[in-house]
Amino acid sequence: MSGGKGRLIAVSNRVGPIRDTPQAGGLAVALVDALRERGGLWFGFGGKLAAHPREAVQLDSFEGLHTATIELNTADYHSYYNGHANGCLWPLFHFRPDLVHYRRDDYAAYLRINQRFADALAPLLQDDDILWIHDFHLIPLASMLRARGCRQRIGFYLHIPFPALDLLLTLPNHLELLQQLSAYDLIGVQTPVNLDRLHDCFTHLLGLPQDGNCWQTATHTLRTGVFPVGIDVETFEGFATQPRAVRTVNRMRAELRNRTQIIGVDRLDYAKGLLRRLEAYERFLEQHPRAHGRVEYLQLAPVSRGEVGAYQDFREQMERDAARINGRYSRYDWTPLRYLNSPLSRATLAALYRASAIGFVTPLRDGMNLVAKEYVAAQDPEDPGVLVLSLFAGAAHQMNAAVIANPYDSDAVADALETARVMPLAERRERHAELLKGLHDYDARRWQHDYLDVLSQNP
Ligand code: ADQ
Repeated sequence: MSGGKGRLIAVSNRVGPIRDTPQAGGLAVALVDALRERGGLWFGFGGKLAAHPREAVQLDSFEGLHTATIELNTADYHSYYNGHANGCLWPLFHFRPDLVHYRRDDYAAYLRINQRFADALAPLLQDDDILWIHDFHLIPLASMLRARGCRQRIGFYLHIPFPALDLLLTLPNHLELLQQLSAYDLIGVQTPVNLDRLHDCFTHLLGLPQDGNCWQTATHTLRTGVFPVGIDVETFEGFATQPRAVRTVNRMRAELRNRTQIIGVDRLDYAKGLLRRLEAYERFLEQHPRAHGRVEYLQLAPVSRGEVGAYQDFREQMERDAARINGRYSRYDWTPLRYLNSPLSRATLAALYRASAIGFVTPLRDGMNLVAKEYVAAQDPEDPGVLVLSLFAGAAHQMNAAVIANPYDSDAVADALETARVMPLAERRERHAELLKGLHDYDARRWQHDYLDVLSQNP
């Protein structure tokens, strides 16, 4: 513990492996950093499912980091995780009501899993702890802890977008969700637009009195704020410049034979805009025959949430579209698109970013998008690549020096690719320097400090 502050209790759906190399750029790094600095505990699901899970909490420690994990019931977990969290809340919060599957049974399981978290966590807490709960899986947790008599400060951070009021209305239990949110002491979101949408719902659906970012509930003052997630810039730069990465970059450049590599890196998720991105790349190839044989698009997309129906359909469509583009444009000595589903180590990923002259990041909706930031951090400042970034990534609020495009307009995205492909070195350097400065100003450490400072203060 440091500076007389209480322990930090970080809570997330999954507790990451603590013995592996830290995941630069990932959320885990920021949390691990905060936990090491303040002292505390990382609490969540440990990964073991069972028909009759053990009640006991498993405690573990490694290099000053303490974790407490629980086992969960298999059937409940599937309804909570694949059902309500990823089959209902995720598409709704990403503006895709057409993909929402709301089921009462799934919602009941979501509440049971949150109750299980609260039952296991409450006895571990000390009076001066502060709790930081992460993401849409655990929205009801503060209200459940309060019902168990916990009086500690409890903050929530939403990593994904917050939906517009009209969309939220389509959720049958939207009032309950807003009431669950109002039980927190602080709610953090990624961008000002998300904050406006949250405020709209508090004003018009809950009718809470507001004073700036403070809201008066029947029991307490709730605060809200914008805290954009950053990455651990130095660690990522380090990955991209270590000798192994340099060898990978050199090998890749030799294979590319002066071709411009475009890189996309996304979990295989419909929100990341991959189908429209392929459409835009095809449009680019149609409109720029001179680029044939001169560009190669590498799309890395590790399979994610493969048990959710919407993800299976989307994966099949991706495979069809990728095959069509290659069938239509490949030559015996050139393949325009390479599409890989395997996950890569952070070091290899950093090297691939650095070997790519264009970072292609065009989600249809994204809380922040850390890939955009990692791509910039991995570039060689003397000869940097260009970031093509969607207007609808939270990152676009901070990264104005990227080439910003509307992912719903495939002509505009094709134009953005061509702008990036022919951009002169001086302009590339200028844009990159500005982007890199932004990454340093709002890195992962700043994010957790800003958030925890506000959470620790009295309103
Ligand atoms: P995600 O939706 O997972 O996160 P993102 O922010 O892009 O999205 O982070 C993905 C992470 O996975 C990146 O660190 C990336 O490097 C890694 N990754 C992707 N493909 C990989 C591969 N093939 N191999 C190895 N690593 C790979 C959610 C929200 C985002 C928000 C973050 C953090 O949806 O909007 O930015 O949380 O708040």
